[in-house]
Order: sequence, then C-alpha cells, then structure tokens
Amino acid sequence: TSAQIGVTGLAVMGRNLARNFARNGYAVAVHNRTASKTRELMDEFGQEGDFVAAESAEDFVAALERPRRLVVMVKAGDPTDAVIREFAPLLEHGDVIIDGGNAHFADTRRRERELREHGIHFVGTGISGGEEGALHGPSIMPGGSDESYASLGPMLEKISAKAADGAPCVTHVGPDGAGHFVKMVHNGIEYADMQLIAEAYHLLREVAGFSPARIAEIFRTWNTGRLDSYLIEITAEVLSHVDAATGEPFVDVVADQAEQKGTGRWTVQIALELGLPVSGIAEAVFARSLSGHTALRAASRGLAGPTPAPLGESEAAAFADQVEQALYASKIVSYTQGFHEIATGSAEYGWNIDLGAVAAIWRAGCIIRAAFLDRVRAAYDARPDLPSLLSDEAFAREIAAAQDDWRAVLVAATRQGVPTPGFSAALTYYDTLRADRLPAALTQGQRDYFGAHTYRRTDREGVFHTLWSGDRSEVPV
Ligand code: NBP
Repeated sequence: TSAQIGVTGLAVMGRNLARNFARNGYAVAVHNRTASKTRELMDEFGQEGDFVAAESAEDFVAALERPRRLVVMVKAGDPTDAVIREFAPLLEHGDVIIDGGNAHFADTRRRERELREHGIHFVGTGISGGEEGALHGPSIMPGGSDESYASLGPMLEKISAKAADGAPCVTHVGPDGAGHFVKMVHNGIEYADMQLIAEAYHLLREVAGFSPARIAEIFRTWNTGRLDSYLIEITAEVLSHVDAATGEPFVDVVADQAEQKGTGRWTVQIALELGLPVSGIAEAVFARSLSGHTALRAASRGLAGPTPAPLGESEAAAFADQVEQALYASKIVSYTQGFHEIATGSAEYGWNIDLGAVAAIWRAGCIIRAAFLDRVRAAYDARPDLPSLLSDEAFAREIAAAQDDWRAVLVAATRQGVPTPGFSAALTYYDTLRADRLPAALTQGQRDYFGAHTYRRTDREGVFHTLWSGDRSEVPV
C-alpha cells in the first residue's frame, strides 16, 4: 500500500492525529520509536480506517507516496532533532516533514534552513486543541514554503476544525517559523485569558461573596453573550464540580499552585527581545509563578491588609455585572498585546502574516476559541494595517462603555485586598496609551542627569544634554 501521509510519534497527540487523517479517508502510515505503541494503535483503532503500520524508519518511509508527507509528533526539543536526523537521510528532494510539536520558532527556523539545503520542505506547525482537538479537528498553524502548503494544505483543511461559517481552521501562516511563532502567541493569549477568568472568579468569590456553584451559573450566563468561549464554558464546568471524596467544591480542594510548560514564558521572553509591552500576558505568567512560591507565601501570610467583607445581595449582583465589563475590557487589551506581538514578529522576520486570517483560524478547534475572534477578524479584515485592536472603532466603543465599571472593580479589589494583576495591567496599558503626556519625560531627565544619556525636546528637532553638574545650560549633542 502507499500511504498519503505518515505520523511518527504515537503518544496521545500523534495517535489522535493519525486517526483523524484516517477517518477523513486518507491512508496513514504510523510509526513510533517504541514499536509496541504502533501495535497498540493498530489493535485498538486499526478498524477505523486505512492504516499502514511500520516498525522501522525504512518501512515507514517506504510506505509513503511521493512527495512524502511525514508528520512528527514527538516531544519538542532534542527528540524532534533526533527524529529528523533519523529520517532526513531516507528522504528525497521535494519530500515534506511536518513538525506538529510545540517547538520554539527559532528551532523551527534553524531546522527549516538545514533541511531546505537538502531539498526537503520543513513545515513547523502549531496545533492547538489538545487530545480532543487532534482527534476531532484542531486549529492548525502551518509555516513553511508555498510549495509545501500546496501539497499539504488540502489535507490539513480536511482534518481541521471548522468555524461556524464552515471555514477550515487552518491557513498558511507564513515561511519557516511563522506557524510556531503564532502558536506560541496563541498560548500566551491563552495564559492571559485564563488569568483574567481566574481573577473574575476570585472577585466574585471574595468581594461578592458568591459560592463556586453560583459563580458557575454566572459564567454560564456570560457564555451566552459576548464572552462566549471554550474557556468560559469549561470554567463553569470546573466550578460546578463537587469533589467526590470530601463533598466540597472541587476548586476548594485543589492546591492553588499553577504550573506551566513554557510556551507562555516564551511569548514574554520573545516580547522582551522585540521590545514589546505584553504586560497582561507577562502578569499571567508571573501570577502562575508566584502562586508556586509556597515558602514565600507562607512567610508572608501574616502581612497586614484588609480582610474582604462580602457585599450584600443586591450590591453583589450589580458587582457581578461590573466584573463582566472588566473581564471583557481586559480581554480586548490581552488580544491587542498578543496581535501586536504577531505583527511585530511578522515584520521582524519578513513573514507577512495576515492577522485577520490568524483570528479566523482560532475561531474553532483551539483552546482560545471564542465568538470574540470573529470580531477580531472583522477588525483586521476591514483594516489590515490597523495599528492596534484598540484603534478599531467597535472595540474602542465597547471599552468606552466598560471603563467606568472596569475602574470600579479595580477600586473594590484594591480596597478589599484582592489581587488583580491581569485586570490592573490591562487598565494600566489602556491608560498609558491614551495619556497625553507620560512621566517618561522625567525618566529621560533622570537618565540625562546621572548618565548623560541625552533627550529630545517637544519643541525643537535634535538631541540635547543639560550640564547638570555645571551651570545647567543646555547643549546640543
Ligand atoms: P509527548 O510530548 O509526551 O512525547 C511522546 C512521544 O515522543 C512518544 O511517541 C515518544 O516515543 C516520542 N519520543 C521521545 Br519522548 N523521544 C524520542 C526520540 N529521541 N526519538 C523518537 N521519538 C521520541 O507526546 P504528546 O503529549 O502526544 O505531544 C506530542 C507533541 O505535541 C509535543 O511536542 C507537544 O508539545 C505537542 N502538543 C501537545 C498537546 C497536548 O495537549 N498534549 C497539544 C498541542 C501540542 P516513545 O513512545 O518511544 O517513548
């Protein structure tokens, strides 16, 4: 038999992706370093479609029709390089290696360059949606050459999630590392979305004094409006879950130390390198990190501060509406920052990424899927050179309507001592951008004072320095 596509690496993601291809009518070659996993897949799911099991790399490659298409779904990092080293010598000019793991885009750029020298296309592909997405339709973010997308695109379109309008959630993001870069920012935005939702929950719990079950109902209501999204939906599920062992709300028996695998951190690291203020995403990464500093938290528990006093019933219900406004406004800011990072990465690396198309392929399949993304897409489709999502008239109008409540929520949070790093960072970003004058002028004065770092003036062209330790006259530089 000759298979149209092959998948090597048959842990949860690879196995489900292979089954997804097979269910869509493709003949799929399957391979795994440990061959017993290949046999398990055949035993359990072999009936689902046209699979070709291969135990050796040679058999795997021989099973593929040309140009060969090999999907690599192994642990990101060194394992990906090991697999490439194993397979590349067996491949021929025009063959395509698709890396569906969570690779760092800089690694993808290096691998693409090295393989291109041997005439092999390397397609670094972001895949979001977890196990379920891989099986039933993920959001797919492929990078790489136009030629590789011509051969691969139709297959990816078939297995991808479909948005409500039927559009497949896959687009050719751009050359080399573009797909993995966009997947990285997707995960950064995911961190921010999750943090903002967590803060909304915390406020409803501590300031409004609601139970997890009641908060679950509030999230269910929000999920029928403009916040309609997968993450809001699962939040309601998690909050309404009761622990079987204790009968307590599940959220009260889980250790409050959030972990992370690293893609959110990459988003912030790269943003720092590119000089980009992704403060909301950074606060989300920091919030997870701080939650895990248990010794520091224990040592700080006795520090002074208010004890939240829950509101009365009618005030609490009104407060919940304000929290919805704060959450929505903060979400707009997170996406503003994330898309700014994609636009900047695209310019830096010459990827020419279509931001509207990125928003469109996140509408289904992935973790941040949301009704909201239709709006983001519309904003960029109307104006591809939009300087920022906040410059979109519709979003600006919504924030204008939300901002009083957004501020009121932060006042209440501050007064009651409930931490809101995400909401606060978002509002600070917003107020910074809209300010006529910033105290950065003073910062420049200080820098010039201690380090002769010079400054520019508002009224004249040129660069200047004041002789601070002399007669304080100004000299042009
Ligand atoms: P894992 O990340 O747990 O990787 C396990 C697979 O890697 C196994 O098939 C294993 O083979 C193979 N492997 C390793 Br480890 N080292 C290898 C080597 N040196 N040579 C060949 N194969 C090697 O699997 P996963 O959770 O399915 O994720 C796969 C990729 O998809 C990762 O990059 C992940 O970041 C990404 N991803 C995961 C999700 C998710 O929700 N889990 C979502 C989106 C993307 P063995 O069986 O022989 O040990």
